[in-house]
Amino acid sequence: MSAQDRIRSLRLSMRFIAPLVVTLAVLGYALLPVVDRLTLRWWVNDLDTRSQLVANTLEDQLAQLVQQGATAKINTLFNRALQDQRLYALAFCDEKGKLRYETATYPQSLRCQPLSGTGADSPSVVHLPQGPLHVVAHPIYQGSDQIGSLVLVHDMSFVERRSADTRRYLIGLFVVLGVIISLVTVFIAHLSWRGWIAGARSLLRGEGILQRFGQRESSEDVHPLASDLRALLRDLDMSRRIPEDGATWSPEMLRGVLRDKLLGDEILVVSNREPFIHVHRGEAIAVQRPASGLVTALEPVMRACSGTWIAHGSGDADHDTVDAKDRVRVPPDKPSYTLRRVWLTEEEERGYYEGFANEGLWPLCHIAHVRPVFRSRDWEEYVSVNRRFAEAVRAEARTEDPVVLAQDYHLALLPRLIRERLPKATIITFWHIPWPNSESFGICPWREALLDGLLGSTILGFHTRFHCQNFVETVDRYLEARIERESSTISYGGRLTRVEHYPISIQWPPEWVDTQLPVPLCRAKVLRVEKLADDVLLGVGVDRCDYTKGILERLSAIERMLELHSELIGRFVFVQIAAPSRSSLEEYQNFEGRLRSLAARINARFGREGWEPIRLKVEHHPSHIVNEYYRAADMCVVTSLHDGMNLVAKEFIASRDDERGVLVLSQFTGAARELHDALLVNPYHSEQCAHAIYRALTMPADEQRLRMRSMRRLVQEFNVYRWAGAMLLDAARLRQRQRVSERIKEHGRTTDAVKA
Ligand code: GDG
Repeated sequence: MSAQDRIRSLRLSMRFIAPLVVTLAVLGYALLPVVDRLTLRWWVNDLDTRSQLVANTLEDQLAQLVQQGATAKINTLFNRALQDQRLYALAFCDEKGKLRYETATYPQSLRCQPLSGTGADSPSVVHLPQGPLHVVAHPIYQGSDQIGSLVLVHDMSFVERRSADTRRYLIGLFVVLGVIISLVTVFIAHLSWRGWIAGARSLLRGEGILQRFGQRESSEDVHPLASDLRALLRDLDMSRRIPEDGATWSPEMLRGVLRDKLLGDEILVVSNREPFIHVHRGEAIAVQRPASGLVTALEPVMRACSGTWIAHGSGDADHDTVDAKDRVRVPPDKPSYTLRRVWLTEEEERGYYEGFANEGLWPLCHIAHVRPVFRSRDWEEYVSVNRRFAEAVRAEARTEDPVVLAQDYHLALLPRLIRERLPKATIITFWHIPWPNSESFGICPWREALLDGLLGSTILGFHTRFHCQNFVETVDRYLEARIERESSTISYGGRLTRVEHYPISIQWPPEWVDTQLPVPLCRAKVLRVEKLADDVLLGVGVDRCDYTKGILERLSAIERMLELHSELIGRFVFVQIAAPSRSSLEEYQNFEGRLRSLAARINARFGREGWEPIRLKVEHHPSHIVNEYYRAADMCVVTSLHDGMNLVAKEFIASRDDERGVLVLSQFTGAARELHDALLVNPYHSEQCAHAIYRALTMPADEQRLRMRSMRRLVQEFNVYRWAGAMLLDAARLRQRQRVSERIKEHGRTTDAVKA
């Protein structure tokens, strides 16, 4: 046992012993006076009886001698009686209460009123300078007449001695008892602790607990925690997939995984949104990076992995930039992978994208109080476009078993459709938005078909464990499937799908690290563009213009904050970048209208000459400009009503290499589960958000630095390469397992053929 183990064991023992010792001490302290009083009462009773006996013995003779006035004989009688060592003194008082005869030891202060005014504990005990005395007066009769009283005085100092002895024994008993109970408790605690640790260790080694333990008791102790522990282990397993030297995941590392673990297998990514949109700008063609979290995350991964990205060609110059097979090499400045475009008719786009995906599934999964709308004709388009994408995958695949990364809610049917075309493909589907509870999901008229489609995947990923659980519950409710909750797998139609959480992230080092201006220059630039004073307190929000992002709630919180802190009127400005999104949908048009009028109302209420608190910019900004706003701001506010992850939060952190700036973050984002050093808020609670915004604006620099430093470490370590690496490593393991089982089957078939 090492010194550290010994200290740990001592600390564990002390945890049991200390309360026990305190309890026994308190008990002892409370009990001692009670025991003292009890023993005193016993002795007094005993002395009462003894006095009675002595009085009975002397009574007759004393009565006669008193009658005769025989003083000498009475003294002799008294002195003889005093030979009993406990009897201290005797006296006779006549019927008038006058002291007539007494032994030399009789305390004069007692006189003939021995039982009054002496401060006795018991009626027969008096405390005199000689010590405690037991005094009893016994009536003496001559015939039927009382002629006086015999006063018997007993020495009680022995009671005190006995009482002190009893106290000593009692304390000794408590100490011995304490030691014995402590030893037994510590012994049992150590036994249980060891059993518990062994149980947890066996879980860590992945053994079944019942197998590991001979004793049922220990296994039962750990059992209630087994599934929690297993879930935790899966999390740890995810974190273990970090490079051995502790370095941060990087594009090189991801390439290493592809080369060594996936043996260079081809990678196909499929999503609705394309990473680069070509648009006409007069005569020229410009390239736009869409405002999309999916693109932000996947694009750097694709740069690292090469391969092919299949997506809807949505730009008006997209047709003009592809080759005969609808392919274009991207990124335009440094091509490293192929973008294969899929063309959709306006009708298809309306039904599949705007209708089913964005009016149906998006509000269904976000539960942001906008009713989902489901139309049959949208569903038909959704099915047919998913088929189109599956055909494109079939056409692009160079092998029979590619690794396909299917993305998001636009393509829920794609995994099954690919499985039908390429049975050996490894299909990793990632669902970028939340998965609601089974009841909410049940609203969708095509719920079974969607679940069936997704269960064509080999691996199905969500941002959080909570979303995984919701998905598994939904399958449990609506499909006939076998669910292995411990290993998080679903067996459906003879195939397994692993449901796992992979929290998405952004690239690290951040995209603009080499080209961006230093923070003070970014700030100076943004303040110049916005025409703001140097000492302005600047807040920023960056979102697609979407009702799930809580932008209305954010502005209301700012209004409340200005009501509560009027000293900030004229000093604080909030810039809201709201990139137009799904603008053809009525819900989004209404939302934009509401947003504009709320901003205008707040500005009208608090605005002054040359100053307005809200700068609402409903326009698409180039990514490097967004980065400059992040770097210029004193704080960034993310108040999504519900969000799968939210990458804006992570981008803001990544941009702040000066370790300044505060993040106010909605608790309903996936990011809130990782970024504990943000100021977490409930966006529905206006006052709470207002307080958090004020706190962010007044937070001391040291606190900002501590929080930002810790969040930066987290985003650096859990970057997007790690996200992709974790999924690809899981895929590699499953592929390996599949290959081995196929080889075994093959071997079985050959052996059978030889035997036949
Ligand atoms: C979905 C899930 C999940 C915004 N305005 C502009 C612009 N942006 C960029 C941001 C960021 C991205 O858009 C938004 O990402 P989010 O993660 O916040 O949100 P969604 O687009 O809804 O993404 C989400 C994500 O998928 C990934 O899985 O986190 O929960 O809803 O990168 O910087 N970019 C440019 N101009 C803008 O005006 N260039």
